Amino acid sequence: MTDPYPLTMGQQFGRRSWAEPWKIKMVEPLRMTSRGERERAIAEAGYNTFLLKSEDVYIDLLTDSGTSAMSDRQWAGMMLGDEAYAGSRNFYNLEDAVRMHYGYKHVLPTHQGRGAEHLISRAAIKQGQYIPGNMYFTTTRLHQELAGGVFVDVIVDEAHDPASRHPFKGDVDLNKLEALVKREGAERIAYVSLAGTVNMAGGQPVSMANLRALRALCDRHGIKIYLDATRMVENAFFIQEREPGWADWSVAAILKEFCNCTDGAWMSAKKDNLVNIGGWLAVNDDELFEELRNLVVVYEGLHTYGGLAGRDMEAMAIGIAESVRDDHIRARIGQVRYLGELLTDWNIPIVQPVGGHAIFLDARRFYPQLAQVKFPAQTLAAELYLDSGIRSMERGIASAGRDPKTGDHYYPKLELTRLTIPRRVYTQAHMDVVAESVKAVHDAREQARGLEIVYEPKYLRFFQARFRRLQD
Ligand code: P61
Repeated sequence: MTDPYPLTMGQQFGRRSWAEPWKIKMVEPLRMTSRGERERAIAEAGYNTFLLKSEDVYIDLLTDSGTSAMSDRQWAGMMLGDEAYAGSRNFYNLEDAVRMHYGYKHVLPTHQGRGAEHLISRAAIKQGQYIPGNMYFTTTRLHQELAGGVFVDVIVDEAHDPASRHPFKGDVDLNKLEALVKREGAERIAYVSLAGTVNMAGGQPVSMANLRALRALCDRHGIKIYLDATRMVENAFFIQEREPGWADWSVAAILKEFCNCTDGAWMSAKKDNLVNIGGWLAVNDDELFEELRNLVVVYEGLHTYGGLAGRDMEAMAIGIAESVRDDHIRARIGQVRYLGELLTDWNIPIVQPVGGHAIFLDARRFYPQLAQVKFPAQTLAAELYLDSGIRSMERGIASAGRDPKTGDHYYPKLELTRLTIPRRVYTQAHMDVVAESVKAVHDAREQARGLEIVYEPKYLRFFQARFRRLQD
């Protein structure tokens, strides 16, 4: 049941205004740049926002990963780091926090999310097996492929349509999954890879009803479900808000109920869990855990630190408890929504409904004159930086990479530029400045000519690729 105390004063009285449940104790000055400096910086970065120096950025909306502001409690916890190689007390605090709030039996720390993805992919995928999932994520799919698996997208069709207002665009299309099982046989399915919320779809949630139906289907075929829990607290908020029957449950209780329907989870703690570095992997099965506990010492570190300092694990344990509070998550998503509403009012094309961690600009509708091979979303990220020093991230054809079989680009339906909001970092006034800059770039949209790719590395090319501006 929802505890009544996490309402802000405005909310308690049903007033129009409400605010974050914290105040600012320390600030980090920002550097302003001139247009000329930005022209130079983005050209030197090969028109790739990942290659910009952070000191050349004004408002950094590249990612919500590892960019949160920690609380005074978390910083105090950092001073209590037990930097023992083995059996650090901070590990046991982390283990308790994961067990209490996510409910899994066995817990391993990892240096970040992809460390956990690597281990679960190695342990649970056999050569040639399929991994159906609710849309790909870059690092997740790559680790599945490197382990010999083949990712299959089984998300509902609405997820690929930025304009669809489906309330749970993260849902699995059970017919697509059933058809895959029928065609290939259950033994050729490694597991279902379920993300809550779905990053590449726009931070869109999965409903509890869909998960329960998925669980029933998987049980009929003896298939496991592993959860990418990176933004699962945000997902739980949407269930509380939108799904009939859940309004009286706390976000913490919904989170635990959801996880309870899955067999394990991997986590990039740099998001929901409010830390600058860290991750974890948790499963219920004893035998699988044995295997993972052995693998973690090969690739991450001993099973009681997994590549992290004791202080990092302490900050994570405290961050987990803070992250599941209703007042925290309501303010976090409220800020994202505030920006989304400004842009919607100005008729800027964005993914609807607004999701959990970011606003996704729809670059196809923003720049209808640009073919997908001219990297419209990358172009938009570069233009936004040029306008005001705001850093965003491409989530389109560059991010999708190439089909390892044919070598051709993947052509994702979604061609998006992500304005990702770090947790507890920027103010409402920053959001106003961002909205005004997006509007200015939108007003000048007809001048955009697009980019061509001039260098790309083999894996996860979008991080280090370089581009050139097209003249016509
Ligand atoms: C992000 F451009 N996300 O959204 P790690 N699962 C999910 C994630 O969102 C995620 C990881 C696993 C990032 C960082 C990032 O293509 C990119 O702790 C749902 O980053 O290893 C990370 O967790 C991996 C940015 C990752 C990217 C991959 O900004």
